[in-house]
Amino acid sequence: MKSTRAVAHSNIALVKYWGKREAVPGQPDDLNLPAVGSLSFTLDRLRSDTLVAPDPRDSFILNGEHHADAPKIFRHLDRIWRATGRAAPRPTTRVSSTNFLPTAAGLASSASGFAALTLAAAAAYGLDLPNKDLSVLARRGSGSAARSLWGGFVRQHRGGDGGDGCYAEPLFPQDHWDLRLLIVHTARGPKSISSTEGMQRCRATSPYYQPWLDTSEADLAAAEAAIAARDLSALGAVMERSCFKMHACMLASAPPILYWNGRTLDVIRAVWAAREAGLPGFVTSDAGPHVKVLTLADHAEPLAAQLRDVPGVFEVDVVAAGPDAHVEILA
Ligand code: 2P0
Repeated sequence: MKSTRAVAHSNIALVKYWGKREAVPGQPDDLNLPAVGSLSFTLDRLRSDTLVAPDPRDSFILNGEHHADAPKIFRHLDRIWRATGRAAPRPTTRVSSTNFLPTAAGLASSASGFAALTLAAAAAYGLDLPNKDLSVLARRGSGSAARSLWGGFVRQHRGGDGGDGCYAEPLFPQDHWDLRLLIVHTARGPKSISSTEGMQRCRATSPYYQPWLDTSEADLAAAEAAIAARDLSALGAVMERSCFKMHACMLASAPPILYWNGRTLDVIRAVWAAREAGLPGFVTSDAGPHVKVLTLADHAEPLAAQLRDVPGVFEVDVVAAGPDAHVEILA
């Protein structure tokens, strides 16, 4: 086994992934098949930097701190080792990862984290696969991680019911369109309900879950066409629709899932007011209270300044499109 290092950037879904398919009988129960496809924007600066190296025992260090109990990490290493087809037991491995994400923002690190871990571990164990196949492995660690293998705009395909065709691929590169994503922080601390639990509850109880599934492919097609045409109004419309449908699905669950706080709504209204006044921005939000706003590069700073003035907003990060993930062999 080799020592390796991988860097993968975080991403935000413009058309959302929400919901998992039931495991297919006779197949591994950890395929983590998304119920819908998704389409994302990779973020500059926000990233995970992960070292994988042989070590006398398994260990996981995150941001300099040892985590004795990290079953998801070691299960993922097992998965990648199994993919090499070798009969020998997996070599004991040290994983050391640093997240360059806004401090204590409650923003998910699993996308960049599992993408970087997948690339670094595959290279360390000598697993030489095309990125498409690595995206399938990354997805099994975390659904959004498959999209973090590439920069720019990336699509995760739903694929067939058995899992065939369920991979991610790059759509448009980092320099396709000079957009900015504003990350508007409306709270501190971790989210209340994990995405996995929220998705399960939606599938089991929300009357809007089936309509959510039924309308997703049309949103994906519309978003892809809007990005190809660099049409912000068209992309913004479908992006907001996908976000509000996902949250409506959550709100109608039993018990309801509400990730937003009062400031979330204040920021959404401020973005819409700015748009009415001629400063275009479009909102999305994930499994947390923060608001992300997509806008053109020229409008990013004036819009960020307005949103910093919304009472209760902690900070606004202005982030450009990010690059492809990469991996290097260290020794
Ligand atoms: C997304 N989210 O498309 C959606 C929108 C949250 C809301 O992907 O269970 O951590 O590991 O497959 O990737 C967050 O869920 O879920 C997510 P798992 P993940 O970005």
